Amino acid sequence: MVKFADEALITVTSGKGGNGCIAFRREKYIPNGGPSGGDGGRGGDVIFEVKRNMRTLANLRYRQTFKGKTGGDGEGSKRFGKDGEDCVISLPPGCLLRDADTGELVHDFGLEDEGRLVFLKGGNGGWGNVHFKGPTNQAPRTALPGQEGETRRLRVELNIIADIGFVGFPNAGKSSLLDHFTNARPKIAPYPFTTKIPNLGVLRVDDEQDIILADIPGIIEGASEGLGLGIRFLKHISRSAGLAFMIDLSDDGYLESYDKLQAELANFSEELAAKERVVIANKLDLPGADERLAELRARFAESHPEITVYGISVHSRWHLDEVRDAFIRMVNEMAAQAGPVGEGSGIGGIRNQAPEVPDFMKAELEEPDYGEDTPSGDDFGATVSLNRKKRGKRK
Ligand SMILES: Nc1nc2c(ncn2[C@@H]2O[C@H](COP(=O)(O)OP(=O)(O)OP(=O)(O)O)[C@@H](O)[C@H]2O)c(=O)[nH]1
Ligand SMILES: [Mg+2]
Repeated sequence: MVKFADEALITVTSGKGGNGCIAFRREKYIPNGGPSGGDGGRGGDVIFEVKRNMRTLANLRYRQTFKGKTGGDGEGSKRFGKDGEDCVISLPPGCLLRDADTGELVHDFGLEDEGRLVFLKGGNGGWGNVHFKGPTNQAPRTALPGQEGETRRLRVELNIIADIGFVGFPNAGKSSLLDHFTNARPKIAPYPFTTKIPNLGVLRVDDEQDIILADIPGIIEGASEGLGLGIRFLKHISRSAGLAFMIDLSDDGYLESYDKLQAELANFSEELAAKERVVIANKLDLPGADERLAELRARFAESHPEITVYGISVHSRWHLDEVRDAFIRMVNEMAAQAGPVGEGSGIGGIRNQAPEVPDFMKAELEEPDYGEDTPSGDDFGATVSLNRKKRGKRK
């Protein structure tokens, strides 16, 4: 499993152009040879490159300043300076660039999984004195300095592109379900807020298809106002094909859970609140859960007839295949809606049409209270296990 960084602050500067040169042609038998100072070379560009096989921003954790190289100075005999080397910064798919100071969106790579963006052009090289020759000035002593490069401070945000995002109150069994379906081994424990950072895992469908599942920390009522672990993690599922709402049948509030969760999602982003979904009622193995499931289903048939409610027990491995099929269906439907796979298709076959992304900065204004073991600094992010789970290994 890889430790995961999902945000980074970096400073990028394009290279300065090389200076123009002042020189004169001096050769035997050629008196008054005239100006011969060449131009400076161009400064290096700052280029972002999206790499399909990268998954994290770990490369930006250890290095935050990036500079294009300065162009070479022009030289005598009308020689141009060498162009400065470009500075190429690799990024995983799913990144956004924001201005570090204002939070303004500068570039969204959407679901592109390959590509280059020339972000800052290097400065032009300065003119050498050959350019200043004229009828009245045959021995110009003027050359231009190279143009300065540009500098920007950026905040790089990575939105893990998960296919299915789990949403639920703490302790509902989200991590247990991820553990069952994938190779990820999140911490599972009988107390709330066991999960403090998102966990990603891969559900293997067949040789062709993988579905990435995201288990995010539990959400509680008031999360959108900063209670609990807050809703900052919702960004990780904001581009998913669908959501899985997990309801704990042993929780006495099981009938209201769904509407409360939905209200918190709607406070974060309307787009998220409108996503395809299934409802999974867990812990069916516990006494009395059967009756509760029947009641929950009756409630949904009335108020949300379009939503299917699956009753499962992760512990007893009941009805998990139905849930798996529902995940596959959601992902395939989304891919079909988005058009043919191929044109810039992203993970899970979702096309390169990134929906409007909410301003995550807003969601982060209030630092959530993490209690005792605050995930600080380096721990922040997510765990990702992208190994495919071998089928039939676990029973
Ligand atoms: N009886 C029963 N208990 C379960 C089942 N699934 C999970 N649990 C238990 O419920 C508790 C919470 O499970 P987690 O998977 O950690 O729940 P979570 O939703 O990830 O919780 P947070 O990370 O705190 O949000 C653990 O003690 C699990 O063993 C189930 O099907 N039946
Ligand atoms: Mg958990």
